[in-house]
Amino acid sequence: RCQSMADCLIEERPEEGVLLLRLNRPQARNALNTELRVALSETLRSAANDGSTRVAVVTGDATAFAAGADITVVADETPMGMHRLAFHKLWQDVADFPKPLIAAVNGYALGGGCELALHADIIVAGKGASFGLPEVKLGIMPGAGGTQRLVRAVGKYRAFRLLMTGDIIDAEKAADWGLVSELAEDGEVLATALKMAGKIARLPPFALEHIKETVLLGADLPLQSAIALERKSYHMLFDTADQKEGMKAFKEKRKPDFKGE
Ligand code: CO8
Repeated sequence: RCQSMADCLIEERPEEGVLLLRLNRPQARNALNTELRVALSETLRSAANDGSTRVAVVTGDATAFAAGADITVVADETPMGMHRLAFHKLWQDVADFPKPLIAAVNGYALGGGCELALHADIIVAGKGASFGLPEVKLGIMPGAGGTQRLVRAVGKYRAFRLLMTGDIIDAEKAADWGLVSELAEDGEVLATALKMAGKIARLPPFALEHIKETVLLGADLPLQSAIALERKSYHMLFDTADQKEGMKAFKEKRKPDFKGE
């Protein structure tokens, strides 16, 4: 158990606009217990409304991003007990985080840990990282969107291969399957993710939020509706000061200064 929520999840501000969240239960391979889930959900919910956060990076440690749900918490649960734990509400806060979310993955990303990575918009993984949804080996199945997000990310046949065997794949294969945005040397993962985060933090937040919303919502809409959603979002951005600044800076051949207005 962690002593407190702040213990389970360490918050850092490596640079302006960037929120770094470190999962911190190294003794349990960062397995997601209730405190850690609550900490993640509350931190992301407040960061969603906090103008000083433009992008969030979630990471674990050198051995594990997260090895899944904490099996000891749920081993003796009943269906109603699982329902009352209401973990789905905590996951919803992660899914609803409207700003760019980057997962910096070293080591194991298994079960709920893999599902956490699947909530991210960008995954940076070390060559020694591994991914899998081994729930079937425990007599259950993924319960945090894994069946749906994995198939959308890698397609039916690759997704079933992982879901039905519980096999764990290495980062090179995950990258080959399109589950990794950027493969890095193990020691370079966080630096690579933070560099990307810093770049994103200097870009206009309204445009980023609309890109995220349009991609994620649009993926589940009929094409015509998704294109209409894209058009409305695109047109709306012409009401922002950052659009004026971006285009003015281009004409004046200088770097834009996006204020999030
Ligand atoms: N839960 C609880 N404890 C864990 C977990 C976990 N998922 N994973 C590791 N630990 C603990 C171990 O029990 C061990 O504790 P102790 O030192 O007290 O014995 C400690 O972490 C270190 O683990 P290992 O000694 O096993 O370390 P290794 O480096 O040898 O192996 C592995 C690491 C391969 C990650 C191995 O620990 C393992 O296989 N872990 C389980 C992986 C797994 O099955 N994950 C899926 C869990 S189920 C799940 O995620 C359901 C998702 C649904 C989410 C929504 C719920 C509502």
